[in-house]
Formats: sequence, structure tokens, C-alpha cells
Amino acid sequence: MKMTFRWYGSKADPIPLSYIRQIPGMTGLMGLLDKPAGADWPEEEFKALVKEVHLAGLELEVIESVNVHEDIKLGLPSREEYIANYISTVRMLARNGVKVIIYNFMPVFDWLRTDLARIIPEDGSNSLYFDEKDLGEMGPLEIVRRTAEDSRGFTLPGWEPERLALLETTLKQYEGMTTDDLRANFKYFLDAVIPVCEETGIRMACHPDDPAWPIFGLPRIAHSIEDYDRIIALHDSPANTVCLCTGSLGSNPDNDVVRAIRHFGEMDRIGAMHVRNVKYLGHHHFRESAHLSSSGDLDMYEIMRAIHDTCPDTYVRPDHGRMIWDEKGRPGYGLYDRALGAAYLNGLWEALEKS
Ligand code: CS2
Ligand code: MN
Repeated sequence: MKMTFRWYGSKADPIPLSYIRQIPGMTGLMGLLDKPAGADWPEEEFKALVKEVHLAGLELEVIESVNVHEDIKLGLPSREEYIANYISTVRMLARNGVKVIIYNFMPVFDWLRTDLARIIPEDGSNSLYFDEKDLGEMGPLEIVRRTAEDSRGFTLPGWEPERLALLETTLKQYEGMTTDDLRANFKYFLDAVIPVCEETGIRMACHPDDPAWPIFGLPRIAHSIEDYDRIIALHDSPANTVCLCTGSLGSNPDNDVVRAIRHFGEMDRIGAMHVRNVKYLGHHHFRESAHLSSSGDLDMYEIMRAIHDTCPDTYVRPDHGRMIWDEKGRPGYGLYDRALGAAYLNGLWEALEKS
């Protein structure tokens, strides 16, 4: 297992690389260049990032995310240009030491929450929270306005301004699109990109829909074991893998996260892991909790054991954390609670190694 940390770059992330390096057992980053979906990433800029990360004593073998342009998901003729850019970016990243690219294929929205700082009554910390009832009252435009307002001035991954500017138009474009249509567009993308990944040694890792069910009537195709079996079948290759996010898949209690890890781990189809815990509060109603098993509803020991048994060499990062100790950070991506999460996951790992 390689323990890693998500980082947004020195301009956008208040957490210095030196702090990340000081978290015990931290080997590298899941990092990115801040480029709009569809862009061809400039090599010089990326080389500079790699250099900066290496100088801090960390690796940059995983990129999260290279976002897929909406026109690719919509299957518009303009997708050709964006797919060409994607391929060029894959080649460039491979040349510069990258092994895994995390992405998702969710229409319009990446992850979605109804509150970015819900107080956890037991201890006064706060975390990301979702209640479908609140969503019903809000509607897509309102939720976007609220999320932007609550983000404390930070840009949020998946909520990039250029994407949101076109929200109304984009929502209209998806009207009438079925899950089969979306899957066909996904196949078109994978058929073009995966052969290049095979050639260059990159693994594409698809992140689950979050929360793990359809929202606002938009088609969603990556929120269960069966969904991922179909995604793998779209273009069967060792380069077509899952970014298994326990908190996203696990937002739906019907998903057996441990079984999912074992299933795809045994197939060697886990490119990366996001490990975090959730607390169920009712139907389509949950909040994110501390990583510790007893703080939420997922069994972190069994999760780490499944990784240990089936994909021990994979990249792991603590996904979102709570906001604690008065930290003023990017919602979900503060330093303190993610560092605690990494330390705890490393502890479980050491116990697994020695038992
Ligand atoms: C994140 C996602 O919220 C999360 O779980 O891991 O925003 C993730 O980075 C993207 O969906 C990957 O493209
Ligand atoms: Mn995740």
C-alpha cells in the first residue's frame, strides 16, 4: 500500500508540502494541475509540479483528477477534440512518471452535499452532510449557489466555476439521455483512451458517483458493483480500473464496500483507493465521520484487510476529513483530520502486516 494525500497545488492549497511530508508513512500525493476539463495539459507546467513535489520528498504517481469534458459524456461531435486532448495529456503524464489517473463519468455534478459544515453534535467538529429531503426543496441551481457560498472562498474539486457557468444549458442537454446512452458515450471514450494507457503504462481509475444513486433525474452509471462490472466490460483491459471510494460507494448502505474491494481487488482492477467513513442518518441521509470504525458505519478494519488480501500494492488516501481544531480549510480537505485518518489507516495496516 502506498499512503498518499490529496493536494491542490501551492497556489490553491493552504497546506504546505512540508506538512504533508511530516505525516508518518506518507509517500506521495494524489495531485493535479488546475486546468479546465478538456484541456491539453502543458508539459512544462507539469514538470515544474513534479520537481516541486520531489523536492519535498514526496512522489507524484497518481493524478486526481483529469476531468472528462461534458461534451464527451454527452457524445457531441466536439468530443473528438477533447478526447484527443485527453490522450495527449495521458501521454504527457506517463512521460513524467504518473501511473494512475483518477477521473469520473458523472454528468454535470461531481460529488454533491446539502451542507458542507454540519456540526457533529457529539464533539462539535463539522463535516460534509447530505439529506435528500433538503435537496428536493433546493433544486440544482440553488444547491450550486449554496455550495459555492459555503466553500469559504476555496474552489472545490468538481465545482469548478467554468463548469457551473454553463449549468442551465448543460442540464438541458442531458434531458432524455438514458443510462444506456451514457454508457455508450463512456465506451466511446474508453475505446479511444485505454489502448493509449496500455501502451504507456497508465491505469485509468473511475471514481464512483457520490452519493451512490441518481440525482436530479440525471443518468448515473457508477454506483454499485454491478455498474462497475459493466464499466469494465465496456473495454476489458488491466488499464480500465476502479478508484474505489469507500465513502462514495458506502453512502448507500446497500453497497457492501468490503465485498466490492475483494471483488475488484481479486480481478486486479483497483487502480486507487479512497478510504473514509460515513454515518447513516436515514434514507438517503448521511454525514461524513472520522475515519475510526466506531465513529461511523463502515468497518475500516475489514476494508483495510480486504485491500491487504487482494490489492496490497495499491495507492490509498484518506478521503475527506472533518474540520477540527478550528482549522479554516477547504471543506473535506483540511490537514488535521486527514492526517489523523492516515495515521489510523497506517496503524491498521501495520497490525495486518504483523498478524
Ligand atoms: C472525491 C471526488 O469527493 C470525493 O470523494 O474523491 O471529488 C473525486 O476526486 C472525483 O470524483 C474524481 O474525479
Ligand atoms: Mn473519493
